Amino acid sequence: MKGRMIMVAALGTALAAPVWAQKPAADHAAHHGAGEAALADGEIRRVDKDAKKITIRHGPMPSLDMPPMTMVFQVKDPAMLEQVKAGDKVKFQAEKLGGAFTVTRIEAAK
Ligand SMILES: [Cu+2]
Repeated sequence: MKGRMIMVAALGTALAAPVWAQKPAADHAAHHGAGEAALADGEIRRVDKDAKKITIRHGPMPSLDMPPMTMVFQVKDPAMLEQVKAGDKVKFQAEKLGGAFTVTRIEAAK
């Protein structure tokens, strides 16, 4: 019984946040270079594949009006979670999609 309740709760969370499903605009901007300047520095602290979330310690992000901090992001594409691991230094772009801060692009920092 208890296990079943937890499963239902997890499902509810997933359904409430399909943020990557509703936005073509960011991809469009990225293709045209508008996203280039918005790439922020970050270091991966934690990757949660079950929740499709990623914790990043990031530098200043003017586009989101954020000072440096460590925070949890959703990811636009779950495949992003396979590209990085805790401890990786990255460059990434995030946007507020459907009320949730979401990583829309991520790459290894050189
Ligand atoms: Cu932040």
